[in-house]
Amino acid sequence: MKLLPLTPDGQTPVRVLTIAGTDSGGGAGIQADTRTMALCGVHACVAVAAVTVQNSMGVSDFHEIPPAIVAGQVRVVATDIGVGAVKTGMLASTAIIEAVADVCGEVGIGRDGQIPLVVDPVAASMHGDPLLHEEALDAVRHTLIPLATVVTPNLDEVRLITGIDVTDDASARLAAEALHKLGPQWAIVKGGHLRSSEHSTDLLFDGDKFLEFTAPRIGTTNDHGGGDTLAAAIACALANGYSVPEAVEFAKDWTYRCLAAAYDLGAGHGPVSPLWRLHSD
Ligand code: PXL
Repeated sequence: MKLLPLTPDGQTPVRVLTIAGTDSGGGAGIQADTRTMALCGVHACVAVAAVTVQNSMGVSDFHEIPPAIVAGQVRVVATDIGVGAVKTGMLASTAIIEAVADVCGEVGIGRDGQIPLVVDPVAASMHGDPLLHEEALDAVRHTLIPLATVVTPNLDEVRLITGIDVTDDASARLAAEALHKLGPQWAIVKGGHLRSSEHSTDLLFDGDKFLEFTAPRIGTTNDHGGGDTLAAAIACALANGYSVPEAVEFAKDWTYRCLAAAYDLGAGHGPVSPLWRLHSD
């Protein structure tokens, strides 16, 4: 695959900021984001929004970081280090979402600013454990998603956000339209085309045209962190100057390779892995 350019040793690489939750099991959340960013050749900056108590079997608890501390991390990174793109993941509460939206506006992150924003509207773990308070869904819809350069929900998140159950091509398009009406520049419906068991197709929509991105479907239960990896890889490509469709094409291919390299870990779901990149030259 065509990889992102690597900065020569000793020169400052592109920076990407993730605003998200940690995963003590190291598979998803901030750990998936920073692994992806490092192996995409990008310097990862981090604003921790929540700490999850988690292993391969699920999330048993989480602790929210005070909203002013989340926003403070974003502010000091953006104003000193400078970032080429930002990604949000688990934000847990309305108060954190509002603080993140405010600081993004302040430092030029998001669709009205200079810095592209990838919003992964994380609501639950793959085990069904909640990562977002139910009362925060309105803030996801009306405060967070309107800021997005691109929003990347999975099918469960699409259902929660839009009320649409995606079962086929037509409902995937309806869902993409409903998401786009909330105000992001682009909306992705991941795996929205259930037309083939051999392929996974993501649908991208900008209010005008639908674009499709397809990869072979990999039958594995070791797919923890797959959504985080896709969104983080999109952010890395955007920070390198790719357009949104180019970034999604890159990220789809990247994530397919990470799924192919996923490994067993603990008794539950293992993580997708970008470590294949270390063997690729
Ligand atoms: O994959 C979504 C996700 C994001 N962030 C955190 C998570 C998970 C899934 O478990 O734990 C912290």
